[in-house]
Amino acid sequence: MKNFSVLLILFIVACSTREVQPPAPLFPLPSESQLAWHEMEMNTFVHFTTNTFTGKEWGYGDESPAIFNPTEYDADQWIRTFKETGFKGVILTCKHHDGFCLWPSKYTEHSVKNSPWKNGEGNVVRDVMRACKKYELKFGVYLSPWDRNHADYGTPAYLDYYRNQLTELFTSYGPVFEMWFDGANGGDGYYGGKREKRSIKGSTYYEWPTTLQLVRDMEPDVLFFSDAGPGVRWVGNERGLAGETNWSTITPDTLYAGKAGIEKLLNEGSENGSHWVPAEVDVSIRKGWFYHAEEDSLVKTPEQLFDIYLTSVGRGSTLLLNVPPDRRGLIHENDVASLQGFRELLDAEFKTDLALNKKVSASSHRGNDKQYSPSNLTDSNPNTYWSTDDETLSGILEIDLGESKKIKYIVLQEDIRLGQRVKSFTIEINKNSEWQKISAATTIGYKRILRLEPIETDKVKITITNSKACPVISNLEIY
Ligand code: FUL
Repeated sequence: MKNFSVLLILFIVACSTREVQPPAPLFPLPSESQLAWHEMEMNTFVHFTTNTFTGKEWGYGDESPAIFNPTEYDADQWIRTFKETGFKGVILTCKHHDGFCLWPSKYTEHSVKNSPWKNGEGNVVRDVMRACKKYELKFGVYLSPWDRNHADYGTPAYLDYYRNQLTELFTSYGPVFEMWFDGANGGDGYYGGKREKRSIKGSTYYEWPTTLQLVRDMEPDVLFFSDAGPGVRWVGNERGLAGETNWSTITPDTLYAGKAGIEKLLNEGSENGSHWVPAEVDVSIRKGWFYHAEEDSLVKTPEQLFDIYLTSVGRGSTLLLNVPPDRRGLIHENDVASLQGFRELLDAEFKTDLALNKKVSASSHRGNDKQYSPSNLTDSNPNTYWSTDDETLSGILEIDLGESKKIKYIVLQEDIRLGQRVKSFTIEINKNSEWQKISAATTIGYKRILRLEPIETDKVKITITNSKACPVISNLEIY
């Protein structure tokens, strides 16, 4: 009998100290580099080449290097501006479709080395990379596969040229966080003087698997952007709009078929996609990708940039905002002013998190264990989360703001290290002791920001109505 009592006590102690296991990961999951990329949230794109001086968007490839001659060039000003306004990385067009190289490549004469700028000693790639190091921004590379200058374009010899250039870039400049492979190809070009149309088969000509492996061998953590990934996918438009439903998962095979509706698929991803390939939202602060003086009055306003922020970062994607240097080699005053205004707007709109450290109750939490308690949502710690038991695919969260406040935004984040799960949710507020539904949405993913009609309330209710597996939510903010 005595032995039995001891055993019983031991059993009870063991049960009460048994840890409730965390939810099993829901595959596919982001890689470490993809996770870091999500956390960057906002990067800039820099389009700069002979187009800046000719006024074109797509140079033909016959532009003389002599025209590339910025008069007050200062790459430090570009990167400083991006840093001060909150961007975390920069992707530079080292070579656009016209083939002109912004670094003195030893594989072509069509580069800065034959321009009068700095007597042929200039090197934009080096300067941008160094400025990125100085301001602690990550550095990325755009190297256009389509090259309208090169005589060999369209033949296997061009692949050697392209790969040599990648080797040159990845061994001389870096680290490189993202590599942008642009699928655009209009066919015709200068091509070493032939001035003709050359058709290639986009899916096979470039032999991408070999090229990607070459780059990976030099830079194992680099993320490859292309329409279909594999690291990051195109969002399907250049207007700054991620899907209102936005899965970071997609099945890459479905993207190569060239079938209609591909933009929608890229825009929204696939709920049951086989791979983690999140959408990147590339959009220009101006009408074009390159600087044109006649667009000085068309620079997007801080309010327009803020709207784009909400439809990109606010829908679980990363924003890649193009800000092109002008003919002086500076970010134009109007663009700088817009970026600063955008920063001020972000800081003002997201100034005080009304939910921070506020009491949250939940319809249930995993294993009743405080490790998964709803208070994790408002503790500002991204490593803690609220979750439910495995079979519970919905849940109600109530946040007591303590007093009546005007609210404008709800921010939610899933802990995507365990996969993307939530399929739908609603927002209600307390209005005269009754719940009033004010918003409904679908996916959350890395981050979801809902803009509300500003309204006064002291309590907010968030109902996760459906989820692929038990929800795992790490963060909730209210502004
Ligand atoms: C497109 C290109 O053709 C544009 O010139 C620009 O570089 C944009 C980001 O991608 O495919």
